[in-house]
Amino acid sequence: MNTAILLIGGNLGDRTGNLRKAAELIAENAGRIEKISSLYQTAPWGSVDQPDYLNQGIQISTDMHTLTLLHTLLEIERKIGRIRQEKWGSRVIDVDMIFFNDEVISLPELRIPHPRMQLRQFVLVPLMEIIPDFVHPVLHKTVRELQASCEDHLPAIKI
Ligand code: PH2
Ligand code: MG
Ligand code: MG
Repeated sequence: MNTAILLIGGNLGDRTGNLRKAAELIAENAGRIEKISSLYQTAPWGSVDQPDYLNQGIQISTDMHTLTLLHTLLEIERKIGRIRQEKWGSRVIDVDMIFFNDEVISLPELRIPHPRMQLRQFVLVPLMEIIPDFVHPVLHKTVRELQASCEDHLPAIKI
């Protein structure tokens, strides 16, 4: 059995409903939800001229390996109505794989750990709630240490 850490988020439409739907589809199609964080309202990172996001961290156990899981997650985004447009632009739903066991994967379509997770409070704050002591397999720091030293100070507020 594998353990995957996911971050879901969105900033368009019924944000709460879309995140709830994503969690339901993850439980139905991707694996068993072992831990789920609170919802966080987060300021947009990267491209500031867009609405605030809701973000949530999820730990699943799954029989799937990385690329099968990735395709399942992309299918979930599609079911909720995601249309892929600009990088870092507004979206109804985004389902990102942040960690997969303690594996390091570098493929054109998938990099694990997520290459920018340590730069983003909107990822680190929800993960602090579910896996504070998990050690990043490349940076060799815990989520707690990464969160404390992160230079991003955009707000991530528990709702
Ligand atoms: N996702 C992005 C870009 N910026 N900002 C916040 N607050 N939350 C996100 O999920 C997010 C973002 C690209 O995936
Ligand atoms: Mg993303
Ligand atoms: Mg994504």
